[in-house]
Amino acid sequence: MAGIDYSSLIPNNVSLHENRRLQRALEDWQPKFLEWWQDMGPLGFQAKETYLRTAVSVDAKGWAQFDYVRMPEYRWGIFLAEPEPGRQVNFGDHKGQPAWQEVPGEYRGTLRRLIVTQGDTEPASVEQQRHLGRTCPSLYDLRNIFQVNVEEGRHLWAMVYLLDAHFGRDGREESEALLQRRSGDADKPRILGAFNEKTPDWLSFFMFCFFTDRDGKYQLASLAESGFDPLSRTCRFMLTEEAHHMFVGEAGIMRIVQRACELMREHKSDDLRKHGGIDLPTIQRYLNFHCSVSLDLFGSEISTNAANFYTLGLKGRFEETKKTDDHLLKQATYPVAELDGERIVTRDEPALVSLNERLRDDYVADCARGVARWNEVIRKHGIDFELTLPHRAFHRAIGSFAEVRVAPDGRIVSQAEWDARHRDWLPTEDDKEYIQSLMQPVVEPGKFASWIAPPARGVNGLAVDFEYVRLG
Ligand code: BYC
Ligand code: FE
Ligand code: FE
Repeated sequence: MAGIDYSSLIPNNVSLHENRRLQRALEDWQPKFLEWWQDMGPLGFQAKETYLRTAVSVDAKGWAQFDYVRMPEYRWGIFLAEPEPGRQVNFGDHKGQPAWQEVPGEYRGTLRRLIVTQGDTEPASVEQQRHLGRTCPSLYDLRNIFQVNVEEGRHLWAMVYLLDAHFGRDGREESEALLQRRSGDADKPRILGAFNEKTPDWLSFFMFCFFTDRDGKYQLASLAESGFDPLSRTCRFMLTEEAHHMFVGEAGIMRIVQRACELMREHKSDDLRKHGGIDLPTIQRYLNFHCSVSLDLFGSEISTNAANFYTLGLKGRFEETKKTDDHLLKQATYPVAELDGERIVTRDEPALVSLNERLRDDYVADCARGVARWNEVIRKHGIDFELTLPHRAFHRAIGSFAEVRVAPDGRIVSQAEWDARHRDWLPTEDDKEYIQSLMQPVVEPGKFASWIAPPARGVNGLAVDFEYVRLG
């Protein structure tokens, strides 16, 4: 079961050949996906051999195999984690029932919307990143972004499989629509806010992988708890791929911080713009931006949608089955940060409607661990500066803080103070211009742009100066 059938047109471990109808639907969608990939996937480089990893089986040991492949020839397919024998619905009103192998009829609409929202983010991120190859800071980084891009493409396949296999004609229409919306498009935008923002440079890209892909981790982990078993198994396998995306983000920022510290020491100056580095305050402003738009992805603090997803058994909490409460939450409360006039206070709210906020809390704690590792690099260089996460109410567009202006330290400020200070808090036009000026491609194996340190080690045990993309 764990083995993947690579002999068929669509690699899969779901015995696709036994379901002709589904196979035809997916084979019909495949050329449309490839057309979308050519139109909206990485610009240039499609004919270049890239050292990529491909799943060969879904078990812990052998799922990754590395080889040179041209991106359009990457074997996108359908990979579900192993079924758990006797798995049950583990929370909500159906707790204790056998997990569903088919969609319960009355939940079709709700479940379809969750799957479509998840699926929509995957191609959106590829669209956002499509210009970045041209300005890569090294071949190593070029290979990493392409790895992320092909895997986000596969995540789209994962959701399209569920739509086509379980939602009939509606599902097939949604599969088409996933290829038609476009990140940032005025008429046909992607569904969630962060996926319509631009990712115009590599500092933004690494921040995106750190903050926005991490939303992916937490959303996928919640969906992996779903009573709808095919969704659970799909998300469990996606999570193994997601880990690499967050690694790319965290390690990328760490290398930029490292380089900043080296330049500060070398030139005994904080002004790195003369020396081709990215200064720590600029990194902080980018961090503030990407953190705040990613916090929005968790939805409103108080959400009846979230309560319904849970009660119906469709979307659980992070690590639901490791928790020891009743998994019903009808009586429980949860502390939620709220606006109270001119102050932000914490109040106990019914736990069910607070599930978005609870997941956001898990996410913030995870982000903080990464930021602490960046600060460790700064500390080791003997530099007195600390990167911090902005307050959760800062620069929000979704939820109760969307209506107020809040400083990164959590103070509610007047519009006048916001207007006077936001340049200290969010990337300025000046910052963006400077970062853009640094985006000069470096493609000689083993060489790196001035603003980023080399990684500690290469991919899959290879040297840092390995030819990760054959440009010749
Ligand atoms: N932007 O009750 P509320 C990833 C809408 S990332 C725009 O607060 P709910 C990846 C909401 O739809 C993971 N609209 O929210 C990362 C609702 O609309 P309707 C993606 C927003 O429903 C990097 C209304 O506001 N996966 O995989 O509890 C690279 C009130 O909603 C936003 C998922 O998100 C927003 N930020 O929660 C590649 C998982 N937030 O119904 C990939 C699936 C809310 O009034 N999605 N709205 O029209 C969900 O679980 C939920 O839909 C959300 C929203 C958590 C997103
Ligand atoms: Fe993804
Ligand atoms: Fe991702």
